[in-house]
Amino acid sequence: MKKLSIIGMPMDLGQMRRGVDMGPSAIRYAGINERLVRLFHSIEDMGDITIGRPEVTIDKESNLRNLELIAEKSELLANVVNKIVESGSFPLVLGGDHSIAIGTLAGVSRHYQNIGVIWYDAHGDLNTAETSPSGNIHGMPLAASLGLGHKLLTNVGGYCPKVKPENIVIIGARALDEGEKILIKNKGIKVYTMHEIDRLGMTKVIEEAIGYLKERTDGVHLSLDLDSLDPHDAPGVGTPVTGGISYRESHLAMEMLAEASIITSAEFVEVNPILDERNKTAALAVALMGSLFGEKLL
Ligand code: HAR
Ligand code: MN
Ligand code: MN
Ligand code: MN
Repeated sequence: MKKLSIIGMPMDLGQMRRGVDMGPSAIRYAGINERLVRLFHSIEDMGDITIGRPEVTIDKESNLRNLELIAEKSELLANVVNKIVESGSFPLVLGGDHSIAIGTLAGVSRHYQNIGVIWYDAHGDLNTAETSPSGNIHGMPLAASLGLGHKLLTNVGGYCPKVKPENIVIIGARALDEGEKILIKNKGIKVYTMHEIDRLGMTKVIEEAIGYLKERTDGVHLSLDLDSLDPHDAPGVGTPVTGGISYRESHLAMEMLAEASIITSAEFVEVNPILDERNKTAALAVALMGSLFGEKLL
């Protein structure tokens, strides 16, 4: 019995551009249910976590924007995701900016000895308050999940860390900050930048990533930031970076992950309909979900 549970996390507190809070609506409008209905025995849409319209705050000590609110809202998401996994359903989280991954991983990771993470993103999201150029928490969720950074972020779910550095594979990176590069080297995190994707091709990259994660993990969370794709294909994101992964390469990646059936939870983040062209980025997200969950062309 293949069950899917969809939960929206309309949180935009991890960055400064308005509109990403409408990501879950845009993705639903793009037809997520119709697209996935044939691929699961049951789909439940649990609606959205309530975020509200809180005042922007900046933590005096750390300079982190909306620190306490993000920690508080992440706790809510972690609880829901935890229950979804407990019920034997596949958790699919719709963002929201990438700071939501802190809550998703807190909910998922407690169910695994060795959770793996595929971080499909133009960015590393490995900053801490010390290395961040912006103070934006959407640039920090992978660090927080490793147990690095502010305690309020690393301790979401009541435990820390969520993931081991050797269980992470970053795919699509092309905008890494200096502090992130140092961290990647020090922790030995596996990264396929755009250089490796160009050089090896997506087929080889995903084959290697699957082999690597299969060997050492007992579940794999896919955290897909739409800005991993080239802005030509995915214009509706807050921090676009040119020279990204193509639409076709991404479909192939999702199809290969489906074939290997290693993905045990997923989130699609950073869809910003205000910056989008006729909901193109949300539609792309839904098409990628189709491939990820086993849609075939023939
Ligand atoms: N690395 C930069 C920062 O920390 C930009 C991060 C942009 N983040 C996302 N998530 N869109 O990948 O501010
Ligand atoms: Mn990201
Ligand atoms: Mn990104
Ligand atoms: Mn972004």
